[in-house]
Amino acid sequence: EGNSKESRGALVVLEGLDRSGKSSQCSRLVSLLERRGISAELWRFPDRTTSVGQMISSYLTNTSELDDHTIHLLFSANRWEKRSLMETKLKTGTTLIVDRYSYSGVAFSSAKGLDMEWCKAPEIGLLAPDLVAYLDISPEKAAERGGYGGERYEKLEFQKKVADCYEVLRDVTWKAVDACQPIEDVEKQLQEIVLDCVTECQKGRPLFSLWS
Ligand code: NYM
Ligand code: MG
Repeated sequence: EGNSKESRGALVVLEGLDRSGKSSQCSRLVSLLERRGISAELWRFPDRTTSVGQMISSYLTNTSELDDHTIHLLFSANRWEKRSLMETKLKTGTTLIVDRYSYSGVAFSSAKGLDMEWCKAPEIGLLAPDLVAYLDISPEKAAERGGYGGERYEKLEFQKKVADCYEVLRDVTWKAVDACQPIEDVEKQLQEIVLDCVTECQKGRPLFSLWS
């Protein structure tokens, strides 16, 4: 129990459909934390900088084809390859604001028809977020926003299925924020829940593993 009360950084994950505003909000959160003198980094999954990440990126840009199970496991491997660095950062007091995590992994793959429990299995043992903030927007509203890019999955029909899968994954620990509000209002709500979470972790909230 001794070191379970050690002060540490918070693992904060932003989830949501494509075009829900996650990336902008993640940057804003990191700036806020830095202004407050809180050590923070912006992370994102997929992390396209690693060699696994490059395979994922070429799949997403339709440069390569991969079996649905194979790409699922690559997304998971991409999180596993960052796990120990993630733990080190948190334990040395850095808060991580993470743009997508395991929930994207499970939601996007199960939206293709893969079994949800099968999708969760390779995620077991990854660090559990202290906070999952879900940027809530309907697929239709998201699609109206400046259009999707040309990547795989960025189509309304598919995003509707992803939304249904997120709905199944959503549990009591998630905090949903209405992502249809003006960007500054979304930002304000996020700031409040993230700062609370950072404070909790500074007091020594234990680190958990997925899925618990
Ligand atoms: N995506 C993301 C997955 O299918 N599985 C995953 O595990 C993760 C992290 O990749 N449409 C999908 C969701 C996105 C796409 O992400 C690229 P981004 O945030 O647009 O770079
Ligand atoms: Mg995208």
